[in-house]
Amino acid sequence: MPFFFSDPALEPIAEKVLAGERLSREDGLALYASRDLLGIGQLADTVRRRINGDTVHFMVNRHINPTNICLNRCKFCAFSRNKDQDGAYEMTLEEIVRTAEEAVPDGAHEIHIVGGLHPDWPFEFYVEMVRRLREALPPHVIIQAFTAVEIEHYAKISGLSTLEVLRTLRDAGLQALPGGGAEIFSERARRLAWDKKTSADDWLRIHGEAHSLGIKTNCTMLYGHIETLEERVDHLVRLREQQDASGGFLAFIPLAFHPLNTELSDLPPTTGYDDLKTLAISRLMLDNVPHIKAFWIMLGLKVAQLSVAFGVDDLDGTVVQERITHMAGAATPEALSKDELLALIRETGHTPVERDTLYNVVRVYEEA
Ligand code: V47
Ligand code: SF4
Repeated sequence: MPFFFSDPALEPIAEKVLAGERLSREDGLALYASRDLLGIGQLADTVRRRINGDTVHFMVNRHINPTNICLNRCKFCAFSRNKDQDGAYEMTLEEIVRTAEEAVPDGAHEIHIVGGLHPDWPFEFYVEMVRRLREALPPHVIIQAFTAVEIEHYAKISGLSTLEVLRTLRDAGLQALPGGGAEIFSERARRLAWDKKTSADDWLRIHGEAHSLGIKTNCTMLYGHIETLEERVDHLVRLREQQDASGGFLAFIPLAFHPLNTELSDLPPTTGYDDLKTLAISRLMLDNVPHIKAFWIMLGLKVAQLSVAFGVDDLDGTVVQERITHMAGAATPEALSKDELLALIRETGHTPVERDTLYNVVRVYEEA
C-alpha cells in the first residue's frame, strides 16, 4: 500500500480509496475516530489528485452583504441585527450596483451576494437588484447570489413557489447560488440554535430545483458548534445523495464556526487539527462533488495554505469586505490581493488556476 499509516484502522478505507469505491457512513465515522491526521490527509490527497491534479483554484471576486437586518436571528450569527438595533444597516440598489461595478477594474469574475432576511423588502427588490447588476456588469462577471434560506423567504413574501422564485431570478440574470444556510442537517441542532431557518429537506429540495433549472450551486456545512461527529457525517452523506440525484453542486465548503459575539460565545473556536481533518474527510466522503473549497477568511491563511495537502483544490478568492465572519471574531484580513493568493499557492508547489464561479479557467499560472 503506498501510504504510511500510524492507525491500522485506515487500511481497509485505503483499499476502497485505491479501488475508487464509495466510502460508507461507517467509514466516515471511522475517519473521524482516527487520530492519524497525516494518514487521512494522504488518502484525501490521493482523491484530490485524481479529480483535480495538482491544481489549486482561486478567483477574483467581491462579496456584498446588502443588509444585516434579519428575521431569523440564528444563535450562531454575529452579523444579524433587528431593524431598530444599533449597527443595523441596509444598502440601496444604487450602492449595491456601485460596489459591484468597483470590482470590475480589479478583474473580478464573480459578485457574491448574501444577506439577512429583511422584514420590509419585497421580492421585486431582489429581482431588480439582479436585473440592474446584470445590465451594469460585463458578461464575464457572474452573479452568484442568495442562499436557499433567502430563496425560501422570497417564496413566502411573494406567494410564489421556490421553483418560480428561482426561475424569475434566473431570467433576471442570476447564474449561481452560494452554498450557505445548510448549517448541519440535524433537526435536533436546528431546534436548539436556528429554529426559524430552512429545514434540511427544504434546503436540499431548493438546491435540487436550482439544478433542474440549470443554476449551479455550492454546498456548505457549519461545524464546530453544537453538532456531533455523527451529524457531520450524516450531513455529508445527505449532500452526496442530493448530488447523485441532481448533480449541480460545484464545490463543498466546510465553514468553521466563529463564536465571538454570538449567543454561542461560550464555545471554543475550532482547532487547526479539526479544520484539516474535516476538509480531508469531506474530500473522501463527497466523491461526486468536484471541488473542496477552503474559505481562508474563516480558516486563517496558514490553515488554508496547509489544506491543499489535505484534499482542498480551491482557496476561494480575493473576497473584499467580508462581514459575516469578521463580526464573529475572524482575525484574517478582509481581502487578499491576487498576488498574495498566488504566492500562497505557489509556495506549496501546486499550480494556481484562476477561475470563474462555474470553474471556467480564466488563466493558468505556470512557474513564476
Ligand atoms: O450560511 C454564519 C455561516 C454562511 C457564522 O458558496 C458562520 O462559495 C462561521 O455560505 N461562524 C454564509 N460561519 C457564508 C457562506 C459562504 C462563504 C464563502 C463561500 C460560499 C460559496 C458560501 O456563513 C451562513 C452560515 O452558515 N455563518 N455565522 C459564524 N459565526
Ligand atoms: Fe439571518 Fe443568515 Fe444570520 Fe441566520 S445566519 S441570522 S439567516 S443572516
